[in-house]
Amino acid sequence: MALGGLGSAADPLALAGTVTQMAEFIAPAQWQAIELVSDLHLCESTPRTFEAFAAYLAGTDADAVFILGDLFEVWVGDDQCTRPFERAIADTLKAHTQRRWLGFMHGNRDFLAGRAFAQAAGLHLLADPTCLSAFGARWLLTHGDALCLKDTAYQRFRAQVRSARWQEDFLSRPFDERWSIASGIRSQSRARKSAAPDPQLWADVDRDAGVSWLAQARASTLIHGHTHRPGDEVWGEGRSRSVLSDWDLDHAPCRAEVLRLDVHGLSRRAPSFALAGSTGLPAEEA
Ligand code: LP5
Ligand code: MN
Repeated sequence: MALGGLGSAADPLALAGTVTQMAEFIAPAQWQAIELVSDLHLCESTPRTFEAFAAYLAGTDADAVFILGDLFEVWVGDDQCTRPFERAIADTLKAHTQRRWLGFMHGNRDFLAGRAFAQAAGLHLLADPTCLSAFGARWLLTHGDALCLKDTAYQRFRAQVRSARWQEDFLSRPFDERWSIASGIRSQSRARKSAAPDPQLWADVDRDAGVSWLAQARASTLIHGHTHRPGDEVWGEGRSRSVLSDWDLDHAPCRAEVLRLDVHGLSRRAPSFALAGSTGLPAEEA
């Protein structure tokens, strides 16, 4: 399956970073707190990360948890949900939906998660980007990859694999073939990153495009994941961005962080119950 074989004549980069329709989500008035996470990259080889996430979901008092992409390390179609590990994740999520609202936005690893998976896991699918109106303010939520405009190779790749035509063709292939293609792309992506002298130069959200999205959404704070470089940055004129951390409880340094929104604004918390008992090192190194 050749990338490019399904391409259109138009340059896909011409549309990169543009939003035709800004989705909006208005939080119910009775909600007191919303928490946001991203980049858990769950897979069979990270069982402690899944356990920590399950512990976090069981312990949080937030009314809603928004997962802003890359819940999974890789997702090649909703039939992946028949495997025991993914089934367990879907069942865990579904069980928590009795007590809180769970939202899910696609990331670059799990953009093929569809309605069947969302239904099995009780997740509400969120468009990327979505403007969240809550606690008297507007927050613009995105996974983040769509705004990494300097990464032109990725933006071309993204434009192709997000097209309905490409997805239809890809999803019509047998599971093992899809899995093998995705593994190949993962290897290429890893190799590309490790060969790059400074990914910060090209693998970060474009500030001008971020500001323009914020203006379009009439929001002041952009919240995103994807870069795995958590932090808060002032962008001027009352605008800022907050970046979510990734989660990894299986490899050192262990990390897991939650952004919490409430009437006081935005705060960061380590879900301490999730890290409890952890020395900060994987079991064999502890
Ligand atoms: O994910 P990460 O953090 O390593 O890097 C991302 C970008 N990479 C990706 C690819 C993902 O890692 C793997 C996607 C799995 C999706 C599964 C669904 C099935 C898809 C099958 C696709 C054919 O998103 C990386 C960015 C980085 O973030 C920082 O922003 O730089 O982008 C890339 O590395 C993409 C490459 O630069 C684009 C070139 C791909 C060329 C593929 C050619 C062969 C394809 C033939 C097979 C059909
Ligand atoms: Mn990502």
